[in-house]
Amino acid sequence: MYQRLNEFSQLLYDKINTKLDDFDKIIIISHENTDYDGVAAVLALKYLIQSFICQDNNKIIAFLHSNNLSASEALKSLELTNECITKFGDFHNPKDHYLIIIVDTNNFDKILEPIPKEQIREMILIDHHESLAFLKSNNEEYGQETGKNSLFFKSLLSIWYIDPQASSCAEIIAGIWQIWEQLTVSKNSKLDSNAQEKRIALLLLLGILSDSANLRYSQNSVIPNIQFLITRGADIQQVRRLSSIQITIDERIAKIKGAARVEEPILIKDSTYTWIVLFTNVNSFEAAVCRSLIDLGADIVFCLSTQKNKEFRLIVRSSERFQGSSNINFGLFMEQLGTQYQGHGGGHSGAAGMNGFNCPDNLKKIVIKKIEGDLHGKVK
Ligand SMILES: [Mn+2]
Repeated sequence: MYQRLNEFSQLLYDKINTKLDDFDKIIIISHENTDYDGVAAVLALKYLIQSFICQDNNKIIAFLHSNNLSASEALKSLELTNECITKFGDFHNPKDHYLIIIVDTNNFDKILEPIPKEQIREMILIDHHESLAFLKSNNEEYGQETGKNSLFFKSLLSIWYIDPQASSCAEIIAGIWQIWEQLTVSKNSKLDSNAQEKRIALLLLLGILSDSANLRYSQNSVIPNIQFLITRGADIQQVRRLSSIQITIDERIAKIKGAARVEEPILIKDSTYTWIVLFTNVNSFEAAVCRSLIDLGADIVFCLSTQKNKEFRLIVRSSERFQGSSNINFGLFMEQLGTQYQGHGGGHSGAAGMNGFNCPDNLKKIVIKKIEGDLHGKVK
């Protein structure tokens, strides 16, 4: 994997370096409701491009238009708020040509909505989610099934790096950082040890620790990256303080409501184990609700929310116990489900979600049947 990242990092460096004049702006973006990992990846990449390739602050744009509250608070504490632009109008010029770099997301459609298609010249993707089925597919029709704009975006993607083994996008960016340093040693890197470097290192460590649930989902390969960030000024205790910003009352209420609305547990027995599956519903903080119920002892938790315009969202989380003993990949499962209901889906094997339209009455049955089938198990 490292070998591949080496190659990709070199490609990325060369592409940006040699084609700099082809683009008026390089825009780095992440998923909606951007979390610590997304924000860290966007701002760190901006910092790296500026340090190693192009210092023009008006050319490299970190476009973060919908950070979540915790991420915004962290940026404030680190005095990095001014590094990002939140309104498209603040940098948009209809004559500009853009290179778009997408990080930490596998859903192109929604995040690119504010940007006029005709201005996008090229796109690059760096992600750690289960890979996009349409990227692998040669079927031209597939783009239309997965989302209205997928085919268009696929045609503009020039290079991409997807590593589902990485527990965060931040660790991939930390890897790129180290490789770019090696590449540019002989080319007089402009990067000095300074306060900004320390802030970026802290932010990347925050992204790593939060997305991996404090390394719970990490591989050994994350450790050299953390070591590197520490040499650049990151500090574990400082990161812990940054992320301990109080959980809002809305989130706590959503968790309590989600727990109160849990339906009768469903037990699925496979050849070795019995798994506890729960269904509940709330209209916000579904992932937090799922995690709380996993902590209570469930193996798989689904949380449904129904939105306006017949839209619905289904989030799933599974226990480590379950992930260690089964081959079910909920990221792929949700990708299929999203497509089936005219929406999107994806994620990781143990943490995934989808949105779609016209929720079927028997959604629970469909989901249970699928799990039974994959496990060769039966509802007890
Ligand atoms: Mn992430």
